[in-house]
Order: sequence, then C-alpha cells, then structure tokens
Amino acid sequence: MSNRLIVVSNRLPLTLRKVDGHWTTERSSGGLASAMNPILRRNGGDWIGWAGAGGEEDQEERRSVLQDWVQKKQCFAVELPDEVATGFYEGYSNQTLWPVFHNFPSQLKFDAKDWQAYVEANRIFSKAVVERYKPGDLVWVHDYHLMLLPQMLRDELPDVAVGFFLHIPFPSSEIFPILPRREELLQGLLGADLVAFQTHGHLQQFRSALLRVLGIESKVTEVAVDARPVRLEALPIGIAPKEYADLLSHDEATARNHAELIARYAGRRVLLAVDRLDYTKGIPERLRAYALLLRSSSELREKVVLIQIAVPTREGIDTYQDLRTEVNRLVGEINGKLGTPNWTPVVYINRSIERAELAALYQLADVCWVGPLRDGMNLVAKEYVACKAEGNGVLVLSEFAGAAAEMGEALLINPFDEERTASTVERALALEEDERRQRMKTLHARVLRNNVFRWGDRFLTALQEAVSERGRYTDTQPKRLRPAEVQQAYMSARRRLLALDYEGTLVPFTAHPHQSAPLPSVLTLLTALARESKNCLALMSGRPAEDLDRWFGAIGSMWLVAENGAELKPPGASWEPLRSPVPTDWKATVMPILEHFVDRTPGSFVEEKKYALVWHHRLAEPEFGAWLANELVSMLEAMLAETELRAFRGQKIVEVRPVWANKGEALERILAAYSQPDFLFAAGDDRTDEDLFERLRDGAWTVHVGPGPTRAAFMVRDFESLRSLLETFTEARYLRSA
Ligand code: ADQ
Repeated sequence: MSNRLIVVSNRLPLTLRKVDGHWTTERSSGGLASAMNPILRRNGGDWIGWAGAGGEEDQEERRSVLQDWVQKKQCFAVELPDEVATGFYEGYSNQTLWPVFHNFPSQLKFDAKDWQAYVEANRIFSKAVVERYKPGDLVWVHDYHLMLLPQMLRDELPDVAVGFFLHIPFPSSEIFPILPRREELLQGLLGADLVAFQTHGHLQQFRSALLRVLGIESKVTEVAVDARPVRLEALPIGIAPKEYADLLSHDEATARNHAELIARYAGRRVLLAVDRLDYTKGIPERLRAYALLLRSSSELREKVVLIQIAVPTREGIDTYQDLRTEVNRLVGEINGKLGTPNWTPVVYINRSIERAELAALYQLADVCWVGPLRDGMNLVAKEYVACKAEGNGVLVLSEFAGAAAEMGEALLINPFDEERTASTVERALALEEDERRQRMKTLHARVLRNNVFRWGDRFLTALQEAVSERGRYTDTQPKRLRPAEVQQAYMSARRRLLALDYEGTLVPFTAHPHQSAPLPSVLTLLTALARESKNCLALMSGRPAEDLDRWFGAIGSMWLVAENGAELKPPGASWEPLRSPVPTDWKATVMPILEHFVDRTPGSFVEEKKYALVWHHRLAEPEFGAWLANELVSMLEAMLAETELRAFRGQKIVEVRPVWANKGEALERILAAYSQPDFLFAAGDDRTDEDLFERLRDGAWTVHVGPGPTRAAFMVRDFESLRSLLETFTEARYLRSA
C-alpha cells in the first residue's frame, strides 16, 4: 500500500493562532490526525485543508508560517475568501447539512448564496488537489463539507482514485429529500470510487436516497454510475487507544490530575459527560434526566456528581448561543435547587481541556454518560473504554450514536426518554462488579482491536480494491458510445435498420403510460429518419396498438411494434399479431392476483393491454414497490410454469404476456422483410430491450440508454443524448454522402 496519499478535510491537523501578536502553529490532537499522520509519513503525500480565517494583518508572516507547513509538515493550507468561508462553513455546511443529517429538519436554514459559497469552496479545494496530484495518488476526502469534491475531481482527473468518508450519520430517506440541492450532493459523492459510512444503517439510508432522489438502484456493496462501479462500505472509525494508555501509565500531568481528582471527589460516584456544545449531543436532555434521577433517588444525593464538559463550538451560529443559554440555565437550576453547602450536583466546564486532564477524568469516572440524540460514531465512548483496561467503569450509551452498533455491551439508552435514561443511569451505578467487568472488558478488547489505524488501512485497501475493480466492470459493461464512430458508420452504410424503443429511450417516463404522447420535436425526428430512403425505421414499444396509431399513425413509412412484440404494423399495412391465435383467456385468472397487489400497494395500478396485463408501481413507495414486484414475479412464475406466459419485470412494472411476444422475435420478423442491412442500430433502456440486444450481438450498434447492467455493446447517458445523436443522423451531411 505504497501509493502516495492526499488527505482532504475541511480543517488541517494544524491550526494557526495569534500568540503575542505573532502567528504560531498549534498541532491538534485527535483520532483523525493520529490515524492519518503515520500513513502520510509512510506513503508520502499531503494533507489539504483550510487554515481558518486570515484577517487583514500580518499577511506576510502568516504566509511564511503556511509555507513552513508545506515544506515540513506535509500540510497544504487552502485559503478561502472570508465571504466564501462564512457561507460555506457557517452557512450551508453547518446550518443546512448538519441539522438535516442529524435528523433536525426544524433547524434547517437555507440561503442560495450559502450554497454558491459551498460550491465555490469545494471548487477551491478541488483546484488545490489537482495542483498537488500526481498520477497514482490516492485521494481521501473527509466529511460533509466536501461532498461535491469527488465529482469535481473526477471531471478534472478522470482516472483519479478517490474515496470519501462521511463522519456524520446519513439521514433516513424521509429526511434527506428535504435538503435543498440534494441531487447535486448525491451526484457529487458518486464521483468517488469508494463512499464509506460509519455504520451499515447509514449506508442503507444512502442507498435509499439514491433510489428516491436519483432513481438509481444499487447493491449493498456497490452502485453503478455510467459503467463505473462506486463501492459502498461501512467502516466504523476507531481511536488511537495507545495514546490514552500511554498517558495513564507514563504521563506525569495525567497522574497528578488523577490524584487531585481522587482527593476532590472522595466518597462520591462520578458520572462523566464530554461533548462539543452541540444540540445533537443531547446535553439538556442529560441534565433533565439527571435532575429526575436526583429527585427520584434521594439516596444518591451528595453521593454522586455529574461532571459535564462542554467545549464551545460554532459560536457564530444563533442556535448554538441559544443552546449555551439553555445549558447554563439548567445547570444553575439543578445546582441551585438540589445542591447543598457540601455538594454541587453538576460540575460544568465550558471550555476545551487538555488531553492529560481528560484521560484522568476518564480514568476516574464510574460511569461515562454518552447521550447524543444523533451521532455519526462518538469517539468519547471509545476513549472512555480505552481508559478502562481494568474493567472498572460503565458506559451508558445512546442507541442513536453510531458507536451503539459496535458497543452492545454498554447500557443503551433512548436519550429522548428522560425517565428511563435516569433509571438506566441508576442501574449503571448499581451494577454488580462481575457484570460490570465483563461488559467493560469485552468493550475494551474491541476498542483496542478496531482502532483508528485498522480503520485507515481498511479504507485504503477498499479504495485500492475499488479502483482495481474498474477493469472487471468495464469488461462486462457497455462502452460509452462515441458519436463520431457511429456517425461514420451510418454515413457509409447503404441499407440501414434502426430499431428504437420509445418510453425511457426517446422520451422520459410519465406517471401514467397513456400520458407519453410525443412532442412535435420527436415526431419531426422520427419522420425525418423514416423518410430517408436508405433507412428502415422501427419503433418498438410496450404501448398497445391504439396508442401507437394515435401518436405515430401519421408517419406512414415506419414499422410499429406494439406490446413489446406481440403485434406489428409494417409501413403502410395494418396490424397483425406476431403469432396467431393469441390466447387471452388467462387474463381472468391473473387479473385478481394483480388486483390484490394493487390493494396492498397504494399508488400502483393495473393496465390491461390486448395481449398482456401490466402491474405499474411507478407511483408507489419505491422500496416497497420493488420488493412487492419481486414477490409478484415469483408468485406468478410458479403459477404460470406450465404455460407459454411469463411474468417480466421492467421499469417499475411487472408484465404478464406470452413468452414469444418479445422484441427479439419482432425484429426477426422485420429482418425477414428488410434483409441484410449493413447498419443495424438498436436503442432501449428496459429489460424488454435486452431481447433485442441479445438477438443483435455482433456488429450491431446496440445502445443502452442510461446506466445499469445490459447486453448492449454501448451506452449513452440519457434519452436526451440519444435524441441528439439521432438528430445528427438527419443532418444533410450524413444523409448525402456514401
Ligand atoms: P464530533 O462531533 O466532534 O466528531 P466525537 O466523536 O465525540 O464528536 O469527537 C469529539 C472529540 O473531541 C473527542 O476526541 C473528544 O475527546 C474531544 N473533546 C470533546 N470535548 C472536549 C473538551 N471539552 N476538551 C477537549 N476535548 C474534547 C465527528 C462526528 C462523530 C464522529 C467523529 C469521528 O460528529 O460522530 O465520531 O466525527 O468520525
């Protein structure tokens, strides 16, 4: 794993600070820096991030410190103009994305200018990466501030290996779609080779958002984007446990702090809470639950103390000021109403504390109370456990922290239920020693094992695997169609056959199939293609004959194929079934089953065609619809096994029709009448078109419209791209030559 690494995150592991009028460098500790620094040293590379607002003064000195970072510290600072920085960081990142991703839609604020700043900031980061990039580098993008970056990089450096890790939760598909600019965010992420989340739950919600917002289906481990695989992973972040172990065993300041704390809290049980002062962390909820506990269990009074450490953060945002006021009020109220001259129930520390002090507190605390309302992972839970090698502590953990997925031996709480939280904390204080040790030792072993270094290695291995999978994927995936090549072939051909699907291929899908009438531009296009004397044009659709007559009847010189191949109409002739007689008496048996599915699936309906029955679930809830479609197909397969009928899944439909009624068979029939074309072009987007592609394997221009698995040799992005290509076929220069 020796590729150079470019780490990109909003902030660098270094901070610029003015001390005594001079810019100085402060090194930030923390898991991410601990994990990335050794990898960066081993592999070489850069860490790219924002150095913080610059101000007007001492720019030269500032620049020289930043230059020093590049040369000595592998850190490359991105400069954001003040306006961009504010809209990007305090605006879209922290007032739009942060609340929505943490299930606080009511806190969402959106300003289109902030979005522009977010785009601009991502662009500035992208430029910085492109400048420093060398072929073969692995780029690792961190977190919600930079969701557009993967696709921006893909546009600039098509072969770049880029992975994205989301540190915060990914919201449910009920919540995610409320986000302004949701499509762009998902598209931005899909530029990556690997998108990784803290938990499987978050990964599943991301897949659900892809389906609902972009209509993209995915597998648990992968999603296809334009014949490129994007790997999906759940990789829970860990900590660097040794940093804590070393402090506990060797650091003098920690030992001193610990001794002082023991003396200060002698005879009291210590509950510890350590958070950034953020509304997602559940601080007021904890304080209220604590007050309930003290009121209901009077024997705990004077025997227990809650040390709440809350480091100020994002102070420029009003909500955070309101939270600060609320927490101050609650702390004052508890201490004022319940405290005694000998006892302060809550010790509240509203500032950042040194690591040595934190380690001593973890070592001391009987219970660590981690109660976020929503959290990507929560490292405090793991840091506490890392300091409890002896097993003498209890972790109380919110089930809404990502950490809960891995730390089942903790006592889990629903922080919104303050009464039960209070009784769980009471239970934590009373836990039998055996049980306490057993739980903590299991947790401790897991925190040691799933540490941040393992996490970093797993991410980079997955990224490298994802990149090497590209080859496998492109072998079985269609190539992107190059217009110039197909135009050349078209131009030099003398006898051309064009078989085109309609819905999804020439026009987008509509809510109801009867609404798919063509726009004049589509009619003009088809008329021009059909009129050309070297062309034989066939429109192959799932629609019944009467729809096609109504829409395309005026274009006389074109084959029409209805109901996916069941009926054909040669140019200037009348409709004929592909085979006859066609049985239709089966409909009476199948219809009640489809109707039963309609009853179970709001938004779905049955369409009766001449030779087929179709259950449409386009308007139904997407995952439920897809699941029921599978169930319906397997039920029908069993029922129809002995007949010539089959149940087919298409784009949001299940269709029952005779097995021979397919587009491949219909094409055979057309080829019998229009033999040996020297240019064969077939385009479609649906499973019914696969029969066509299968029939035309060698030498034909088979084109799949949109991403996804197919037997076609080529693909184009969407129906608009296909139409633009077909329009060039009607231009004079292509018609004239040859
Ligand atoms: P955060 O929301 O910042 O991180 P968390 O995982 O708890 O949340 O990390 C906080 C870090 O800050 C811990 O290392 C803790 O020790 C430290 N800290 C907190 N209060 C402190 C104080 N008063 N003084 C000093 N240090 C303090 C985001 C996501 C999380 C995810 C991490 C890592 O929101 O869910 O776990 O990234 O992926």
